[in-house]
Amino acid sequence: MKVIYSEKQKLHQVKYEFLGGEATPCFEKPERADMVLNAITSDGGYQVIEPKTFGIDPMLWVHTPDYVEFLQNAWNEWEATYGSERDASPYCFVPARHLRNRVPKDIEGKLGYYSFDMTAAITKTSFDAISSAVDCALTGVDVLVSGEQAAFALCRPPGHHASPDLMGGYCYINNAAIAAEGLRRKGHEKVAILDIDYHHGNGTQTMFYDRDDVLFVSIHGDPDYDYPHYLGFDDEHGEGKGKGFNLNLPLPQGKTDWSLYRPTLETAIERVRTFGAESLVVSLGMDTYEHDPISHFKLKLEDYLNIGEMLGELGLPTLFVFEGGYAVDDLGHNTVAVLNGFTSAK
Ligand code: SP5
Ligand code: ZN
Repeated sequence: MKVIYSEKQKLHQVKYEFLGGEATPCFEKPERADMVLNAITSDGGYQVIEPKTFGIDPMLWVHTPDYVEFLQNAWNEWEATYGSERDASPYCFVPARHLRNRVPKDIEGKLGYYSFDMTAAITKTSFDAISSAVDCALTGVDVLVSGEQAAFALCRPPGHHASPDLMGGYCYINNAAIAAEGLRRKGHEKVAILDIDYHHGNGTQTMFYDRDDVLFVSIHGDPDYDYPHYLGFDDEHGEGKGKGFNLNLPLPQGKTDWSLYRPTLETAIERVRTFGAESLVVSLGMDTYEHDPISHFKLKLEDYLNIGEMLGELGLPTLFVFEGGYAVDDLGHNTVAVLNGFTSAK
């Protein structure tokens, strides 16, 4: 299996995130990519390739032009006010209620306008990493279109929380959504996205909510008790033409182990099957792991092998797009287990 990765993705390194009432070192850090790459290299069954360059245009398939322009300029505008020591981070937000939905002129106003939380700060070289992650996802699309059965886009930063004009949850540009749209544009009539990150893929859901050509299915921690809190409930089925093409399968914190996860994954896979997808994009978050520091499921190493095998049994051309996962020491082995399981499936 080809793995698409660029060293440029380590150019994004945020110092702090705000969690539990204090600034804490950001869980989404460059070492995550090192750990996955090391495990992939030592396994031996994978070929790591560099991404091609696709530029800005594909970002505009799923994001608004003003948002992409904001991401490109944010650092320079921030640096002009704050200098280069501190990451560009919002403190004030435009909520859905009671304030005006209007883009302000200064950078602090813009940061809050284009964010939904305080975990997606911007550094001088963030956009290079963000852009390279998109390149990895789209190179993965090309690998599938060339006839290979699977590819793994080792994207960093992750993307599934990024909405058309909002960053948050360590995400800026939605790599998986761009890959799905890329597959559509390469002629795949129906594309399914299966999001198995611990957190609901609110950005991806939003981007395809009114479409019947891209199915979105997500298994995640119940948003009544976990991030992203305000989307991902089981009564969100899609709207307009998209009605019936969005499936959320929230699971309880604390007690979700393989015995509960497996039948839910079967339900998700069955929906992908009945949809009649021509290809599958998997938003591969590894934060469902029992030792993940910010999440609350109880999956183990061997469960990831089973997940990969169940996905492989679907028999669809499959692009894995890397999302979350913060138990850094075990991240590589868990990720490779999914890919190995997929490859060994009959
Ligand atoms: C891509 C991705 O996985 N983004 C996740 C961002 C989650 N950020 C908020 C996490 C809140 C965790 N709640 C505290 C639990 C501490 N035990
Ligand atoms: Zn996550």
